[in-house]
Amino acid sequence: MSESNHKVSRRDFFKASGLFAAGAVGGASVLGGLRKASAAAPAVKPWDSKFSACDMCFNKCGLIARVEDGVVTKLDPNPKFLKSRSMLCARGNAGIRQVYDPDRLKYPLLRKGERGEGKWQRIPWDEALDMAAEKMLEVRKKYLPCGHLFSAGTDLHSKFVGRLAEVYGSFNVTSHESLCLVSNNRAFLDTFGEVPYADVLNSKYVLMSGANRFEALVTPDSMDLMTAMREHGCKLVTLDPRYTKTAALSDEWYPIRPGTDMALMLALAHVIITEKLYDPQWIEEKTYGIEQLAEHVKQYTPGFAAEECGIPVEAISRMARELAAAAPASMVYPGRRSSDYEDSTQIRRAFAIVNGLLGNWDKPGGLLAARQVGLKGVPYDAPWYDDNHYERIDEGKVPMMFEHEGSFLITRDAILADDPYEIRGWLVYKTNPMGTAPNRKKTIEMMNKMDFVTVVDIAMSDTAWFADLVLPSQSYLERYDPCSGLQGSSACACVIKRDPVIDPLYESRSCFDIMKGLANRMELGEYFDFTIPEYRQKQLAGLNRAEEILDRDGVYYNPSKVYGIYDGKVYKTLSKKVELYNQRYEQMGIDPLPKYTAPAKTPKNQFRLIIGRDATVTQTSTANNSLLNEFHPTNTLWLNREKAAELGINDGDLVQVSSAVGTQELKAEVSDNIRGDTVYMLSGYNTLSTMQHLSHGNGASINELLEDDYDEVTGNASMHTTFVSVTRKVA
Ligand SMILES: Nc1nc2c(c(=O)[nH]1)N[C@H]1C(S)=C(S)[C@@H](COP(=O)(O)OP(=O)(O)OC[C@H]3O[C@@H](n4cnc5c(=O)[nH]c(N)nc54)[C@H](O)[C@@H]3O)O[C@H]1N2
Ligand SMILES: Nc1nc2c(c(=O)[nH]1)N[C@H]1C(S)=C(S)[C@@H](COP(=O)(O)OP(=O)(O)OC[C@H]3O[C@@H](n4cnc5c(=O)[nH]c(N)nc54)[C@H](O)[C@@H]3O)O[C@H]1N2
Ligand code: SF4
Ligand SMILES: [Mo]
Repeated sequence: MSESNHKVSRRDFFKASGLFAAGAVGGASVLGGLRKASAAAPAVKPWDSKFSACDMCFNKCGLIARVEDGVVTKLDPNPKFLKSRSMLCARGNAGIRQVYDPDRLKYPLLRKGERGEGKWQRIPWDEALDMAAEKMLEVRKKYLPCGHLFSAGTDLHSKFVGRLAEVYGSFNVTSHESLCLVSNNRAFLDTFGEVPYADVLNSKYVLMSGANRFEALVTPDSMDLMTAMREHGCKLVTLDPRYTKTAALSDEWYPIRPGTDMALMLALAHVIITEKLYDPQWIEEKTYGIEQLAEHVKQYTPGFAAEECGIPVEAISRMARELAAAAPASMVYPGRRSSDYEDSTQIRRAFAIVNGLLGNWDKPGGLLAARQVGLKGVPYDAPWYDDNHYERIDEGKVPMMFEHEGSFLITRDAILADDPYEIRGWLVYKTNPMGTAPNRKKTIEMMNKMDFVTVVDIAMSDTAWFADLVLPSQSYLERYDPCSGLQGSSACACVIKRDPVIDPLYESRSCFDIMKGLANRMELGEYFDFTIPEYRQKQLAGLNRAEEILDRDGVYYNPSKVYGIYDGKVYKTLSKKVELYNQRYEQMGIDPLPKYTAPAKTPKNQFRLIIGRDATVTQTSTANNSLLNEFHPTNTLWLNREKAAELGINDGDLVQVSSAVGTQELKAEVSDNIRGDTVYMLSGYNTLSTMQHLSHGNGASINELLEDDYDEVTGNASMHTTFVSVTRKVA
């Protein structure tokens, strides 16, 4: 990679964004215009302010875009948007670069060479949509409707991909969720009857395990946790094999042995129960299975957990006592990404059970139930295809998969094996499984099996790079989005929408327009016979003055009860109580109480490879963003200082990292910030796509190394089960 490609300066950025070009044209000079405006009429703002919501990660923080002469020049936080607490993070600020990135996809591209060879031909939209629809119809005829897979990432338009899949007749829809959080959702849903929101703002004690809230930003939790610590004296204890920024800001940090969190949680339960630190009335009235739990956790003493986790025994007992003393305004933070181990659902069940013992459900400083936002669904009757497969292709391999999310890894294996049937078409929108599903070689193999793959993306991701047809998508600042309800723990329950802030660049189109175009060509147009503003009107029906308020504030709040939502009501579980002991699991042959099995021992001279986040990186979608790439021009292998010395590796040395499925090379970052048995690297680097100039051939692809195990309850990917060897590369 050349130096000039690598360093895209702010000047280049403005050039690419058209600001300099506008200046060259003369009178319309934006910067000149700014000066003139301030000299002649200081009261007049030289830019238009337009509301939107950030899309650089799933949080959707509220923003106000400054638009000058049709160009977005700055993004500011929307102060009325309580969920994001007047914050727009580094990635949010760099959203501008995503829109004006010279690497952005501009026109429909048709593959001309071999898959992944990078030979493309620009074709007109009509031809592109005709071809994609024709191929989809061919696949349906040959392999039945379920012979086509549809995948969509986190987005307000993703529902239209699901809609197209449904009316086309395929049950095979996957999302990013089975690479992210389904095991965590499963565990909390099966304990409390819903997936909770953590009221960290009002909490007095937060135990954060397997989460990194000051780098992996979740709004408002990240900001609220800081406020709780600084202003309300909340204590934060972090368990992480890495010394993250969250660890650094915590009152206590323990570099837990990876994969042993369940032992720790069961020991906390052991102390809380044996020392009777719980509220007996809560346990009696609101929970199910305390006797079985008490019996079960007898074996999991703090001493046992200390051995397993590498955490001092006194610290474990003290954590339990302090959590209980602060209850119900205390919590084991529920976390989010739980794509880590093969027993992740059970690990997270143990988290949920400790919360159950603390009695923090539906209470200030605890775990909150979802509030009604008030948006209406827009129902439709999909056609029924008699001649079709009966079930999803990934059905039946794990007992409790979420039907709408499926399991990407099980789906991929089933496609590779043609078992129980064949899938030969794939439509992908705004997700990059080549970069985010472990074991990249298998994803390539899966793509090679396909008759036709269409990818709708904003950039030439690696998934797009291996497709047949690539369609350029509009960015969040260029399109109409349907309304969406957002929850922000105790901060808010609100509705957002997006309107275009600028005209779409190049030939980009919205996902909705593309799905509608495809539907029209497959005689399914009646299911897309509306515009987004019309769709929104139906969603907002019944919400008083919602459209007017959305236009005025960029957000609509529906005030409702925050705490005590379940007062006088039963929980949505089988026992109608918080299920410490899960009856449904028992019926299904799943352990009704989490049973600890020690993680596989790290083989001699090897390391466990784990994934995680940095505040300036979003999965695979920002390594090529020049404003963000400045913070991490490449990725490095975090390696423990003592281990590095044993291996003769110095900071900055090039190392080879090998797992059972792949080998990569990158520079070592030697420090005390990680345990001796664990290594870590950022994701999104060493892309195969040469149309991502900053990330192509730069650093290492973690997905080339990760093995593709999955959680045995939900099929959620397990991304912390790979062992690697690390050797110094002799130059
Ligand atoms: N190695 C590794 N794997 C992971 C993770 C990790 O950290 N490391 N994290 C896991 C988790 S928690 C998750 S949620 C998943 C996420 O997995 P993905 O959904 O694959 O997330 P991203 O890597 O962000 O890829 C998003 C894609 O959307 C494209 N995109 C961005 N904006 C737009 C737009 O406006 N329109 C369109 N059409 N495309 C757009 C980007 O160019 C990129 O190709 O990955 C999981 N897998
Ligand atoms: N800046 C930024 N923010 C983001 C995202 C992003 O890409 N960038 N992505 C968003 C998304 S989609 C998600 S799902 C969330 C994810 O946010 P989190 O749920 O916080 O997940 P991660 O940061 O991926 O991983 C959490 C931590 O677990 C540690 N860890 C690894 N193994 C173990 C173990 O066995 N035990 C314990 N206790 N810890 C372990 C890792 O070192 C890591 O620091 O972040 C969201 N916010
Ligand atoms: S956390 Fe940052 S990147 Fe994510 S939506 Fe908010 S501002 Fe955007
Ligand atoms: Mo995620």
